[in-house]
Amino acid sequence: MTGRERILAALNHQPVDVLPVWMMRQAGRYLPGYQALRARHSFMQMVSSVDLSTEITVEPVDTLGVDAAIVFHDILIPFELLGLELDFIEGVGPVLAPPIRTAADVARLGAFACDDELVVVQTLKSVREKLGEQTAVLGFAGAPLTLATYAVEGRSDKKRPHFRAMLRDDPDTLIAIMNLLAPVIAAYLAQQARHADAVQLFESHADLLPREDYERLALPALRETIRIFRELDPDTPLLLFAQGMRNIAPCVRDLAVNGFSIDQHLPLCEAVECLCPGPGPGRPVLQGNFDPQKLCATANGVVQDAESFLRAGAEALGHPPGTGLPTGWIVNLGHGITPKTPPASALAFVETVHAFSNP
Ligand code: 1CP
Repeated sequence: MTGRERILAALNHQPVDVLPVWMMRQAGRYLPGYQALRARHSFMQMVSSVDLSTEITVEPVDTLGVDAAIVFHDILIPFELLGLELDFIEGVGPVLAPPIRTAADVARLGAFACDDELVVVQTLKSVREKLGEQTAVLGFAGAPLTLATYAVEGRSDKKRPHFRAMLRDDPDTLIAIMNLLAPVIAAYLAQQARHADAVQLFESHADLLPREDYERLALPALRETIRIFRELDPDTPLLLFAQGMRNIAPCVRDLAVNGFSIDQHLPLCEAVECLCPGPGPGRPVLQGNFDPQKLCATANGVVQDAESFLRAGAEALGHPPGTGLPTGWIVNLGHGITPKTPPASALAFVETVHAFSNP
């Protein structure tokens, strides 16, 4: 099977020859080709160029043999289309200006134009041309809460003082921001989905709110995003990643997504219980969740860790040793690959997944 066939088979609970694998943030700072380009270009230059973005997207396919290519872009780029200024500053991270902190700020946001000319869409087309049918191609966007945290804060700050203040003093404005983002994200994803085999929503800050608050404040806009996306594109598989899936699993399990990408803090055996009510095609596809820190080990260390992770995962999905490969599982990391990862260790991970036959 080709990588693309494997990913599509897993998304449809069909048997696979070997388990499909890709890694979140696989097109990034740990790769030598990326580093060489980054030495000559700013991050914004790279995400604004279809040629550079295509080259970066394809690098992990060529050098690591992953089954899917996720388009090189960023969840924060749509803010530019809404009229905010976005920059990535060395040592600071992403900066959005002006931040959105009041109802008047929300009202000022521009109309969003979303068409095939977007760099991300052009890059998806160009990646497909380059990779042909061999490899699955994935698009993505941020979920409303995760995007709202950046919009309110304006810059990376682990304490998130402005977001916390809004949560406490003015939750209606937070809801207004997420409601404004929902149709934007849905249209942006649907535009990508025209040229992608699947798309993924990143809810990277699902652990910021207690579950009840997530359900009350953030879930409605997420649900609305998915509803509009489904209206625009009934067919392209949609995956939901959450950092903090354990926290939100009970309230997202009934969303109209095809699969859940889980972080490493929710073991697959527990994910099956809290996200998948029954066996067989009724359960959603699971994606994940090897601890990205473990990829910082030597290649030999990664092989051992990956083998025990794969055995445990197969068992959790109903395939104890000797019973073959489970369906409906796309192997991935629990979160993005870290810049410290040795490329040889990332390669060892992909090769170990592809060699695994559940003996
Ligand atoms: O070279 C550099 O300094 C830039 C580093 C970088 C890269 C390689 C950033 C800045 N974004 C990206 C690409 C990126 N971002 C991809 C590319 C495709 C791939 O996965 O290979 C993807 C999917 C993202 C998604 C993204 N951006 C998320 C969701 C995933 C996650 O990690 O939880 C988030 C939260 C962002 C915001 C962002 N962009 C960049 C940084 C450093 C951050 C995090 C800022 C922070 O919260 O501190």
